[in-house]
Amino acid sequence: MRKRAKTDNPEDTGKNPVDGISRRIFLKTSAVGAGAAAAAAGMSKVAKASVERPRPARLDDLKSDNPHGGQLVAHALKREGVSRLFTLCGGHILPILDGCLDEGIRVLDARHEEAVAHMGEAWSWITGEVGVISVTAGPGMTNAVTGVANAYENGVPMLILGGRSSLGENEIGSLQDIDQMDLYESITKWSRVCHRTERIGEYVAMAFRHALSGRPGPVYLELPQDILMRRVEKGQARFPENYRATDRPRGSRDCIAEAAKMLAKADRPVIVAGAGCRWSDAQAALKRFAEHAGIPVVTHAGGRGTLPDSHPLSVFPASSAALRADAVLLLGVLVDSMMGYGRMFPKPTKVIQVDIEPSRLGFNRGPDCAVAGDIAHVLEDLQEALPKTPGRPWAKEARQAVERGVKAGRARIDRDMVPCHPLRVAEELRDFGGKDACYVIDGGFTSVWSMGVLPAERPGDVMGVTSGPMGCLGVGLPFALAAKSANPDRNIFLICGDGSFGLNAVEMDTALRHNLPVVAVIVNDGAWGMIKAAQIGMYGKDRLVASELGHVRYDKWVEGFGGHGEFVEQPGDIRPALGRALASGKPACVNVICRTVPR
Ligand SMILES: Cc1ncc(C[n+]2csc(CCOP(=O)(O)OP(=O)(O)O)c2C)c(N)n1
Ligand SMILES: [Mg+2]
Repeated sequence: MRKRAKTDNPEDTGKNPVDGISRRIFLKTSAVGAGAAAAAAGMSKVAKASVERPRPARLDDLKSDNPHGGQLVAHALKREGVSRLFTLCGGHILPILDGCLDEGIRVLDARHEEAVAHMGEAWSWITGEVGVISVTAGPGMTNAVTGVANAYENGVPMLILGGRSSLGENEIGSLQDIDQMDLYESITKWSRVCHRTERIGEYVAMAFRHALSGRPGPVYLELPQDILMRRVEKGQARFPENYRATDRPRGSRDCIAEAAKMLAKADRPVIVAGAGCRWSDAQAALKRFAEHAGIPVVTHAGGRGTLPDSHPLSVFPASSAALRADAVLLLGVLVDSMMGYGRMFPKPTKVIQVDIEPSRLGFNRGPDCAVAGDIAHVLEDLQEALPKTPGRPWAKEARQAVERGVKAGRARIDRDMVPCHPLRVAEELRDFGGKDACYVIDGGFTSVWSMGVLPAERPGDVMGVTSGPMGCLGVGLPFALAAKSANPDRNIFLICGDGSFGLNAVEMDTALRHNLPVVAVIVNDGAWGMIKAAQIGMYGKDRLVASELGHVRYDKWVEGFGGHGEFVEQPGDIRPALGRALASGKPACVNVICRTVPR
């Protein structure tokens, strides 16, 4: 017998869950309505929200006196400042799509639900807002699993509005009826079914509260078809006010004093800024603290751009500097395989770890000092506790060491080789795109060669498979499209392995239909290169299986959809091809024949 996890009682009259809570906590801090203003000011919603007054619930804004459930969903989203909804249509979610028309929420529909979910995640990375997606019951929900799981691993706030068969047709084999609650329970922070049309606004509010509380993450709200289709009297619909706090916990005074002591004693401290900095909106606090204490900063994975690469204290890409450090301040960094499970810091190195989620403290490497708290707040308090020591010679040394390391690495590469080297492709792209562009990275070797090259000046400038621990190939094109949708005036480049491009290549159609002219640069080695190299290493050149693809003409594929295609074989032709691709004003593909695996 299947179980429906975490549903509430359908007969429950549904007392408003915030009614019993002191309003005062929320009045000062609620974020309702702040998002649109913050976004307009070019700021992340998370940052601005804590100082904005909430917009009062305005039922009069509802267009209909007798709204259906989808109109209530859209109205609740609008009150959160949501401007985009990513989807692939289906009968179960039609009311939601209809409601978006009333509320002026732009609907961006993709060709596969995996891409829909990746788009929702990228929207969050780039705007700081909750990415909202809606997918249909059954196969729509299963298709979206990969994208939602990736967002979950990355700790990205997202709302998944899932279609489901009608409650009245539960368990009788209705179309597309599967147990989605169990499926989504393990890849979301919170998952619930809404059983009453009147309560939709409340459930959406709860969903936002959970997505944004503590360490953010995706949340799942299941909306059965009959609940969405039903109409209610306008006055019966509930939209809570002041339903989430945006103030965040400060670290304990004692832990901060201890951390400050360790940093003060260190000769070669390094800060590693992870994704937690991005979600705490700690950019300004990080810059101030690093300058105050004169500590070099490595931005890591989802933390890229939280200190601009152009800042004198930025030592990206810098594992060498971190290895020489005698104290490391980890800010919102998961000590996972990407961090060598913490073993990359030798034993005498003092490790100070800050994270808003206490259960991440001590993961794999026991820290010498652990602070549970919001990173921006902790940095402010640390700054107060530490004497000003700008201009440490160590910061300069670290930067020089990193520059030397990068130079030495490059000297080993034949940049002029034919077929092209992926590093050459990445460097040509960097030199062409500059610091104002947004870069999305996808692929195996392609990612390894481009992640240390492409510049990040702001959060979201460099994102993709390198943003987190899941190593989810295929994020590239959907991420790039969401980035373009959020920033129509910015140049958006995707650098992508040929294998990875194929996973969501059909989204070039989405690019054309929605006028999202991104430039996809394909490092085409005719193979799942990273796996092919491993196969050769483990079993020998004569035992290749399932790792070769051949040099597919992806440029012609993109032309076939109505985009612009370039085919490049010589390294000197990469730059002019990029120029023509961008100038075309169309979604474009620069298909560069490369070699990633030594002959
Ligand atoms: C969705 C998914 N499928 C499979 C893998 C395993 N995998 C890791 S790297 C890699 C090869 C990637 O090939 P490509 O995108 O062409 O990049 P290249 O290594 O050739 O630069 C594969 C298949 C993965 N990480 N994610
Ligand atoms: Mg490849």
